[in-house]
Amino acid sequence: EAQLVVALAGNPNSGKTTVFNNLTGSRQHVGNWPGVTVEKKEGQFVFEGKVIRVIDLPGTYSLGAYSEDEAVARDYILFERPDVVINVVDATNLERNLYLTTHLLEMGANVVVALNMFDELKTREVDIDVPRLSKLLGMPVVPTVATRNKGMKELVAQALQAAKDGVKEPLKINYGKEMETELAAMEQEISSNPGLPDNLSPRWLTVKLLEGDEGVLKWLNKYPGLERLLARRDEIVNQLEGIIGEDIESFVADRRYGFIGGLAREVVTRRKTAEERLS
Ligand code: GDP
Ligand code: K
Ligand code: MG
Repeated sequence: EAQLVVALAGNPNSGKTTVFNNLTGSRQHVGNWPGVTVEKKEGQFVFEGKVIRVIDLPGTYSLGAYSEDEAVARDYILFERPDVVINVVDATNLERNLYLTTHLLEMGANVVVALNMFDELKTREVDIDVPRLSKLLGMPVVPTVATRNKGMKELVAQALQAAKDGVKEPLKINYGKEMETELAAMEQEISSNPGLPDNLSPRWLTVKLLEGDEGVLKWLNKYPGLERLLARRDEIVNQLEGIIGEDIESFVADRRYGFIGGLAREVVTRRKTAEERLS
């Protein structure tokens, strides 16, 4: 039986390493990712008789490949295809942390969220409706307090279940009528290319292509059959930017934050302070 691989992804200081240490104990070693100076931490543990390999990815806020850290995390998820990505999210900074989550989901990764720092919510008088968050994101969300080893068993159980279930439909953020029309046409052209690896989400590739993501442009240039589409890309982008009135990259980021803002409004409630309760 093949070993299961679980990768930990999250913003810096979300508690990734604490989760990693909880899971792997002393069975870990540190090396470097090939070609870069970024530290690579690997470990393993046994759960219900199965050996699970755990990779602690570099902490990142996004997966746009603007930094070595982002490139390492993104390439690992895209090309090494871990069975599950545990996305460690700092619950006290939900909206900022979910930005990375939307990237993971759009890429088509098999994601389970560890909603970490859950203990801090109480002090801050904030509540998060976890079942609702899980439902809206379409994936398991497990509250955790990594520093007290809380929620780890449930997290592992959910990760293994997700590995068994496989990836669900990748998250679709609605980018509005004009861009969606263009996306649909380009996605069709991209997904009909027989040479492309079938584990890449064509929609994600298309969004990246429109955003002008250098890494994705470089990959796509390797595949014969996409020359016509790539040659038309700049023209399509110019036209679209004329209609939406801003550059596509900012537009896409705005829509992502819009989606996250909507989520947060539905799941986060701030309890009234003592003073507010008086009035
Ligand atoms: P990383 O940068 O994502 O690897 O985060 P670390 O695991 O290094 O944790 C960052 C800081 O947050 C450390 O000081 C941890 O002790 C602390 N921390 C991690 N998890 C929790 C948690 O669930 N609750 C609280 N209150 N602190 C945590
Ligand atoms: K740290
Ligand atoms: Mg760390």
